[in-house]
Amino acid sequence: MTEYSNPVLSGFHPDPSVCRVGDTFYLASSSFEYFPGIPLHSSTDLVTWNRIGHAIDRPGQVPLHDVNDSGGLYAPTLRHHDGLFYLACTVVGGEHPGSFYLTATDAAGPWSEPVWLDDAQGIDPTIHFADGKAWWAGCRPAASPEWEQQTEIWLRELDLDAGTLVGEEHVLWTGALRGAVWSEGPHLFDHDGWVYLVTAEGGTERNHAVSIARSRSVTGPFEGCPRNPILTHRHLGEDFPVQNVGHADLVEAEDGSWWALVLGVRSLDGFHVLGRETFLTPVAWQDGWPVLNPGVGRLSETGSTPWPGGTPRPATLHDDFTASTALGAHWLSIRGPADFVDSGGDGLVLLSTDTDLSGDGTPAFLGMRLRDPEMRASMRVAPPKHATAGLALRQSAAFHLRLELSMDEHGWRADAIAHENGVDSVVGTVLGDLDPANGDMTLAAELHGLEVRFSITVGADTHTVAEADARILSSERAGGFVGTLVGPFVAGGLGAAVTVRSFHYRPGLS
Ligand code: 6LW
Repeated sequence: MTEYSNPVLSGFHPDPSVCRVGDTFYLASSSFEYFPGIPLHSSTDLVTWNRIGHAIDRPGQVPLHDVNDSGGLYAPTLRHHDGLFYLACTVVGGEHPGSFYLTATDAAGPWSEPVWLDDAQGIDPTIHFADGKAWWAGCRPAASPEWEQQTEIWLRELDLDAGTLVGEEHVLWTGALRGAVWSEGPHLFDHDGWVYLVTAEGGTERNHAVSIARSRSVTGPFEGCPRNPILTHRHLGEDFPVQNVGHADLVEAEDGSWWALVLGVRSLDGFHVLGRETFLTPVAWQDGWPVLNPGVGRLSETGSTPWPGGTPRPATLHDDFTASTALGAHWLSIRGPADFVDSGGDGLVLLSTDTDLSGDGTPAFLGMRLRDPEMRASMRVAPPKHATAGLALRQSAAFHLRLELSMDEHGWRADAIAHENGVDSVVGTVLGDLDPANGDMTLAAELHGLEVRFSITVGADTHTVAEADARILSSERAGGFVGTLVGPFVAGGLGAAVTVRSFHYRPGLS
């Protein structure tokens, strides 16, 4: 037996899609503008998820270079059939938006080049295998004027040999109830002679929900569950600590038990800064319909699964870049790989580009997901020359916090800057006390719920720079679909660089 605490996959991992091969579960989630894209995790207990790779790990594999923040890679579906993994996904925005699928024999990769389906409309595609055929379903704006500004789930056959959609189109679903909005995130699965269509509804905010329909045939007609929505937290009130619950995928374990992975947010005073995370709940079948978390009717804080526990991913991460600059899979960059060189034992030299954190393209930034409501991230750097550099907490180009080192006529200074809606405000400064003769500097950010404390340590002296409001990193303030990343940045145009010696992340505060 393995005990769990929700979320089982913390830090921004929305739109979970899950499948099983033998005793191993595999999970894919959305990654939007970040590179590498579409993280893949595996687990044998549904509780301990270890990242095994990314489906999009080569620059140019899919076009991310010009997508907007919270555009890019949306809501994938992961399935396994006849010895192959299939991953269906969409690039939203940029000059080359569209839907595609990839295949791999091992979920850890390598994943194929994309097969683009030019006539696959909309977002949130799914692949399903039935009647000896492959099927493709997606979500698009509804055609019916009566159902204006709404969505519908459509389906066509997918010819895997030709890599094209063929045959007649079927509209499977337009939402569980009139009054429900935005049926999206479809996933199809089989159970007991039925094919089930699980969808997200209500929009991925406070009214989010999971609904389900079933049919004897993948082409329909689908009937909705009389108990829809089968999971939501929207009736629990805004003070409930887990909000925005919706977008599920269901999976059957080897022992015949059923489980759902679903997104939710951990909310504090109505704000969440970690993004949408992945939660686990048991499923029972009653009258041919799934009951999520029977007897409880909402996600539980804790629970257990019947299998022996896997090895949990480390809660604390330490990168010593003086030993190696091979980047661990926890590091992400924006719209493509960040440019850096190995200084040969001195650390990772992050190279500035022609854009900065508030710009388009790929700024010089490396970030890992914030995954704890209380955490400390710190990094040791050599004083940057001819550059501004520091530690950033990034939600988007328009909303981030940064602790920035620069030099002016008085010497080194450290500024804490809140970048809100595209505007910089200095929220704290340390001037004059930062003597570079003391060598390296350590920049730290501590998240205390909805506050970030920035500090800088030079030699034996630690200076508090600011206590900044973390709410600008929340989707409630910043909008968007992502969580927050923390990591080093450098700006100052081409030629500017910063040498990062080490980076440390740990949950909790001491
Ligand atoms: C995604 C949709 C959703 O396309 O949010 O939660 C959107 N559901 O299915 C972005 O992740």
